[in-house]
Amino acid sequence: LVLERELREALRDGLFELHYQPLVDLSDDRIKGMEALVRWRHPERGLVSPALFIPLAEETGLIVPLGAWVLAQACRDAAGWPGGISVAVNVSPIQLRHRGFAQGVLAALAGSGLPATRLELEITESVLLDDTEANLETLHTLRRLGVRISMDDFGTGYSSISYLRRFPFDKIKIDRSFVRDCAASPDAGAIIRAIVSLGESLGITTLVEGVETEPQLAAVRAEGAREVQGFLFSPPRPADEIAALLAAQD
Ligand code: G
Ligand code: G
Ligand code: MN
Ligand code: NA
Repeated sequence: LVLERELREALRDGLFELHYQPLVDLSDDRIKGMEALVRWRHPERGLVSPALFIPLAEETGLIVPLGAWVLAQACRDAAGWPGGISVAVNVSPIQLRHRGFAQGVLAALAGSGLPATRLELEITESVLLDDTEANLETLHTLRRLGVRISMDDFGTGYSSISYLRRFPFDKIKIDRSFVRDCAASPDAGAIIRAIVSLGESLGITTLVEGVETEPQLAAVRAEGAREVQGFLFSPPRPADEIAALLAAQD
């Protein structure tokens, strides 16, 4: 396949780059972390979205070396940010399942000097759907070392809530489909409030994704969420712009 070869060559030639989107703490409205989102700088097609190449990278297994690069680069970037700012990295189920994943995370931390406590791994419930025991063990190992684990896109799957019993997540990221209507619809707001309350009783932080407007922010704040992320604050931006943004916050 042409695209597969192109992906492989792009990895070899250093054509992937990381953009970052701020995670904002609602207790003081300050940026407390960044989510790393990979892009492919294609010579003809411009900046290609991961939605277009991550599925192929997963099918071909290229997600393993690509994911390792993402982890290493995100840790290197974050090590240069002002103290306390963490970095969140999306982890594909295939990557997590791969033997040596935990070693790769440790190597990325050691190579960058980033403390484990400043790294968050974002996984979706599909990670717990298959190969449960091995995946759980890997996650437990990393968590014991101080790495934090977030459940991404919470509420979009079939059994998100039951997974909260199977693994001690540090954070729930409530999918952006819930915020879309919450300023206008009491039901959407009530669901966010219920998830926040569930999180509080389990000792899990809650973040609402996809906040785009001030009324949405006000609604999410009223429901008690701890953190937010979305275009209202910033779209994902290149690493150099993010470094400047963080410097300006201090
Ligand atoms: O940034 P954007 O909204 O275009 O991302 C689209 C999708 O790609 C999101 O679901 C996001 O989680 C995923 N994604 C972005 N970067 C990475 C990455 O480094 N690894 C994996 N596995 N998924 C990613
Ligand atoms: O699946 P995951 O949550 O990792 O996906 C992150 C994706 O969500 C990124 O591709 C990012 O561009 C997108 N995103 C971030 N903030 C917003 C937002 O406020 N609105 C919408 N529609 N998408 C967003
Ligand atoms: Mn994510
Ligand atoms: Na998400």
